[in-house]
Amino acid sequence: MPDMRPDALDVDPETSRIVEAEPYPLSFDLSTTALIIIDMQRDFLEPGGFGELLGNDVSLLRSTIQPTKDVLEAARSAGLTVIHTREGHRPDLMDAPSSKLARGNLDLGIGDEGPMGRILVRGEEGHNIIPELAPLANEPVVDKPGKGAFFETDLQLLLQNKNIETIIICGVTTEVCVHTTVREANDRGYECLVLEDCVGSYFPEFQRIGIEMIKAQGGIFGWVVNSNSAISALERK
Ligand code: C5J
Repeated sequence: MPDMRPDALDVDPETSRIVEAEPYPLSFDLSTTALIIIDMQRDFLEPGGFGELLGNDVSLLRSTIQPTKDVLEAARSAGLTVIHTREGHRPDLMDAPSSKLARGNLDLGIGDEGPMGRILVRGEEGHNIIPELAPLANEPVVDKPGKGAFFETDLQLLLQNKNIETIIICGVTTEVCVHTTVREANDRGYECLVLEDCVGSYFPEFQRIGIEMIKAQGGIFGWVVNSNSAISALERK
């Protein structure tokens, strides 16, 4: 006798998945799930880039590259919508608030000539996504002027047109652009699954607390799991 409960009628056994995430298992469907990879840009992750210039240890971010690569391959094989984002500005900097340009009182800041071209300016080498995670031609790259990927971008339109309900999140940095995007997505009704070894921070304590904050209070912003469990769920191993 088939299961005739209303929820069961919507479930396609071929594409439905459950991942043993925290704070409790998350059900999702491959056809309504997107992988979003946040700001895996050369200037944040590569030795000699803007991040390192600011005194940060980029190895803390680089540990996310291999697990994110593995998840990206699994997502592509599973037919997920894959979207990449980059933080950066127009060459004339007119989309950068003066407060952002002034913040930090830096010798070298946004728009200045840095080790990989003008810092956080579109079209410059440092603004590019690292080669390990290069987008495919059919994967949108959303250029964002702010920390959140929904702010002044067409991300929501892309997600709506693909009927996306669940977002799997990788990227950097955990407490800044990842958190801001997860919070924006949460307020817009998306279920967010953050992959703890695929998001990184220059500050280990921010990484730990940033992850805790997402899954606290019954998943106030979403769910957390590691890349191996996410890949197993995508491949249904
Ligand atoms: C920062 C980001 N940390 N992508 N950007 O400035 O998190």
